Amino acid sequence: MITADIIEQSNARAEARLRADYAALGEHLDRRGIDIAAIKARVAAYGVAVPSWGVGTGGTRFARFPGPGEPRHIFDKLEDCGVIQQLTRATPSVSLHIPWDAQPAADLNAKAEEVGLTFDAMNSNTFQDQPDQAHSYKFGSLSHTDAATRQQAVEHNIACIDLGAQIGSRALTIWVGDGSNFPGQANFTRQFERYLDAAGQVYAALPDDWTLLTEHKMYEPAFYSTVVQDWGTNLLIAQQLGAKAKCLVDLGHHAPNVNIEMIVARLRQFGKLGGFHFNDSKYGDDDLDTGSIDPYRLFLVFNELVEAEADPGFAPMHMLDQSHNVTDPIESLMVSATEVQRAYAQALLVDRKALDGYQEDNDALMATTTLKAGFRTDVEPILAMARLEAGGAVDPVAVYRASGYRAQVAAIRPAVSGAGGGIV
Ligand code: LRH
Ligand code: MN
Ligand code: MN
Repeated sequence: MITADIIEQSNARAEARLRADYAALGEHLDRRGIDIAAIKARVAAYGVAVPSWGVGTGGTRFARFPGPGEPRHIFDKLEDCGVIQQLTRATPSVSLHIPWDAQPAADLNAKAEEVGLTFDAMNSNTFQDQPDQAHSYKFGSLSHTDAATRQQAVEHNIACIDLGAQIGSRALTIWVGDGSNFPGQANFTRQFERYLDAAGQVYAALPDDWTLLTEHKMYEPAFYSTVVQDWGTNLLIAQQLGAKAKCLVDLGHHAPNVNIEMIVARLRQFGKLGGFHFNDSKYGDDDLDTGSIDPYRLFLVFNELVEAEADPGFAPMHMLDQSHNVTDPIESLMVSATEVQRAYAQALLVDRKALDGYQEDNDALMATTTLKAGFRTDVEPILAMARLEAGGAVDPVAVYRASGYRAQVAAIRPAVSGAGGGIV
């Protein structure tokens, strides 16, 4: 982990300038009738979960270029996640993927406590075969034509719930790659019936205080049809299974130009918005850093979330889901967590009363300008001040680089080569 003096020294150098910027922004917001301290308090209380699988260097089906100090296992991953939380104070929890991260609950709990983290949603993996697995998922998992394969997938999901219950998790996220690669290969209706039946068995094993999140994705790995391909199918699943079942929206899982914020609004309206996988995308499920391509879209999603905050019981889960191919994953995740916080802070600045009025009057120009005023405001002093006050770093990337953490872990963790991987 990073020693407190490195953080303090860096913060001391930045503090006077930050306080001046914060005071100037406070004056500006005051003129808009906004109390900067109230916004800062809400930003400080906000957290987004880090995906355990995000701290290792990602890759594509063409190649992977691992960096120095790649985490060897979940305990290394938790250490990396601890650094992200230590510097940003925006990522208090980690989302595990099973079986990638499967370890005894006591060991997971001990490490999490050591690095100051808790566990967020569990993720099941029935999109890959594992060694010693009786049945292959080549042709599907929960929707497979073979009952024994479906049963195996159901049991894996229940095992994820069992482990999660021992480490303080309260949700299971199911994403399946099930689908087909050729027209005619699968019967759409029967395949979905099988999925619903199997998912219903998982749902039946869910503790009362848990949420089952199902995640839709348009395509990949199946390239002709996917069983849970869009929010419509996802909503049907959540409605069919029951009150504890909700939809998870991964920002990269839609067709280009789809209006994701409107999907968010629809799911919220009907009580079925369960959570997010934040990332950004240009073409498909690119898993790019959150806010790196279209920060305005992220803001528009948060605009819907802020609008919904008053709904009783509204508490969708927030997780990052990214793949870092050319950056240090710790740096990308720190910047991404900050981008999520930024979108939240900007959405909090929207004058909702004025916006309502312009909407009622059909004043399109003033409505959109009022909305955009939130996005145009540079809220960085609010985010940085929240970090400073919480013991984090004013400039997380600068402190991380100055700390030499990557070189330190690289001395312990063996080097990994990407050579020889990729297309075979
Ligand atoms: C599928 C997905 C899903 C998986 C993760 C590794 O594309 O978004 O959330 O669990 O990637
Ligand atoms: Mn995802
Ligand atoms: Mn994805």
